[in-house]
Amino acid sequence: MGTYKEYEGTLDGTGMRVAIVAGRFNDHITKPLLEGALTVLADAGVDDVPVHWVPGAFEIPLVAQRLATSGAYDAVVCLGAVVRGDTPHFDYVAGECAAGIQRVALDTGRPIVFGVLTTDDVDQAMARAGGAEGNKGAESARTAVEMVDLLRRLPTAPKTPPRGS
Ligand code: INI
Repeated sequence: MGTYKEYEGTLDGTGMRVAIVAGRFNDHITKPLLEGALTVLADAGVDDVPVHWVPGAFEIPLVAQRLATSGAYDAVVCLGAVVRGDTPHFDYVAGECAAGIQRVALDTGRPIVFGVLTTDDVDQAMARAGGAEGNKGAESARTAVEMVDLLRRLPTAPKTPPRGS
């Protein structure tokens, strides 16, 4: 096998600017997700993390878009909990939230992290909010720091030449 160079982000978040958007719906689940995310970010050296509360997961992409396009943040961590049993429109809320978050990431070139639980019931969600299956908020914060660091190591798009040149 030939040689190749590998690229991987680290978990050193010193100097990174990260914002959080969290859904108030099911806040008995999103609050522990937030706690997990804030703990990881503090341990990674990310200071002054603002938290933006929105009514539910459906509203998350709009606020993530505002934060990402402001240029004030290197990454946005999105936290929410969509529970199938709670809503007949689960697929719309969860699907549009996921699609919107990915769209903001691709449109802005910044990590917009999908820390939104989509589960069949509350027990499954609790297990992933600091229970037996870990904490998706903490995992999402690690993903944000790692991805910001990885993107910094990658080539940037060439600047578009001025018109007429
Ligand atoms: N929002 C959630 O974040 N989780 C849910 O489980 C949920 N349910 O069950 O309906 C939910 N609905 C609200 C939705 O996100 C919007 O806030 C609402 O539709 C207004 O746009």
